[in-house]
Amino acid sequence: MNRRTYGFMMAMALGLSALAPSVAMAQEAAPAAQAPAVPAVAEAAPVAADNATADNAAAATPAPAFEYAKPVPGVGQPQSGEIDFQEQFTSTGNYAYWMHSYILLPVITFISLLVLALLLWVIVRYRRGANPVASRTSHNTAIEVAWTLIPVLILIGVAIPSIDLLAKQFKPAPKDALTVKVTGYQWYWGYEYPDNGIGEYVSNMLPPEKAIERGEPALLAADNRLVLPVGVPIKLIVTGSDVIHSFSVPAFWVKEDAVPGRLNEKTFTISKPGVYYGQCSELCGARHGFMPIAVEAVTPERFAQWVKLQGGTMPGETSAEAEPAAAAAPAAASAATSNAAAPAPAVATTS
Ligand SMILES: [Cu+2]
Repeated sequence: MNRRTYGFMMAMALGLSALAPSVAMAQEAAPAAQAPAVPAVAEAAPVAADNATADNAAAATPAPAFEYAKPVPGVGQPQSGEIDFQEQFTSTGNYAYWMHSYILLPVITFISLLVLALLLWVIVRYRRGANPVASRTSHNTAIEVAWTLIPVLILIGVAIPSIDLLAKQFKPAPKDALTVKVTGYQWYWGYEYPDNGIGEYVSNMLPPEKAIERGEPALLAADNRLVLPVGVPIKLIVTGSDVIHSFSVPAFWVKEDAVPGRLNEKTFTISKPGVYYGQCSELCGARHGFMPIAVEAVTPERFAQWVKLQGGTMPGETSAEAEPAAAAAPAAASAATSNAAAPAPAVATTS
């Protein structure tokens, strides 16, 4: 091997070896930045949870002093051997589930069986042995009208409830809806309550042993749950901070992409208190499968209690720090933005 060939081979080898780690690093770049956060929170989680029932309300972290409910087996979570959808706990979920069970599934089954039967009939009845002289018929008005009209009628029958469902799913949230901002991160969720002046808190997966210990499904339990009131329209604002995630809770018929730089909106009303689990549903990196969603649906009274424990206010209430002159709604708004725009009051008084 002459020197030039050797040099070329070395350059290739170096190039390849340089390329391999750079690909690996591209995958790991983001995690490296976030890596300390995950173990740190995982360590902190048991503490927060253990304190949940204790008299540790003074803790600065927004998690403790609120006892989470125990999940009911088979509700709001997948079951082994299950092939159907989960039981639904929102009106759009019930509607969609009804449409699936009583319109789409019967239509699909009927058409599949009909086509299968027709194929079998043609294969048997019109095989060469049984039918040596093929018919030369090329038009039959009655059949042509029928096979055009029947599919059109079926499609109209599917389209009417389908468009109705779509309209219901995309109906803008009413004025009294509770706004919650959900942010997907690699690899955890952030929840923020701008209406209540509660800044973003982070929700990480519980270690599987810890989840099982607490009677929760492994890989679905989270240290801090997303607490939502039942019977109140919820306006979910969903976004991503690094890559595309997807916020999905099957029992609510909710699946909304969390796209960086975009705010997606989803409105729903939960019908029953309980614990409902979901997962990130967009391949978002190495720990995509380990960023569960745990929703704690509570009565409005308990929700107000939780808000108070987080140091927030309910709409209509004035927070302790807010100026007495400030109206309720602006108070909530200023509380929500006070973190971002701390010098705002100073500017307001000087102008
Ligand atoms: Cu994700």
